[in-house]
Amino acid sequence: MSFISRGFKGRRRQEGISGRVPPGQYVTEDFPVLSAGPTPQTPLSTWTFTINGEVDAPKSWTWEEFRALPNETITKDIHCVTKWSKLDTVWQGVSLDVLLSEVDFGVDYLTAYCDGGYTTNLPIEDVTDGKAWVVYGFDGQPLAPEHGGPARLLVPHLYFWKSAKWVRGLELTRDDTPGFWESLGYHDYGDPWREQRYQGD
Ligand SMILES: Nc1nc2c(c(=O)[nH]1)N[C@H]1C(S)=C(S)[C@@H](COP(=O)(O)O)O[C@H]1N2
Ligand SMILES: [Mo]
Repeated sequence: MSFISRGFKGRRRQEGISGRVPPGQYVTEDFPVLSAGPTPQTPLSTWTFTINGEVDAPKSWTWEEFRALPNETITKDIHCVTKWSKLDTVWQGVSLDVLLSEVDFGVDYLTAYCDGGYTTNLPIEDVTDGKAWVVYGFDGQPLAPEHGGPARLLVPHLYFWKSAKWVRGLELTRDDTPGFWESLGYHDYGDPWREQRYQGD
């Protein structure tokens, strides 16, 4: 009897997450840290967030100004190209819709840039209409430095390498320009549901 109910419970648990885990991914409760270099230490007193590049006039916020922007709490599943997925992660931050509404532009791409030199490229279509945030909170706490604090990009519908840690700005670009991992062979777009891990996938 106990054997049957255990099997039934296991199946129910699988059903609860089916449809949420992209092909080739496994679910983890941990929060692995994946950084290509050391964790930068930028004091909040000198931190700024900037939108520049192909814009009529660049826009910049200090930390204080940024924290005063309208923010939201977002619950999303995240998917790393190294095959872990984490379900129902809870973040707090500012929608890119709010940030991009402060600049006039007529181009289709951006490069997110970070303290430490990391970059990643994204179509603007993929960061607007409630699809991307600059987050500074995780699980009700300030975002930990190793996970990108004080602030990181969150673009949960693409592989997690697109969610640039220690993000400091967005450079708007006419062309899609490969970022750090994209230049090293990762896919330009990175849709986990189509397993776009590497160039050519
Ligand atoms: N600045 C910066 N952002 C980054 C990275 C990095 O090395 N530097 N790694 C990316 C990769 S490959 C992943 S999977 C996630 C990992 O985020 P985590 O360490 O919070 O799990 O951050 C992404 N953002
Ligand atoms: Mo990753």
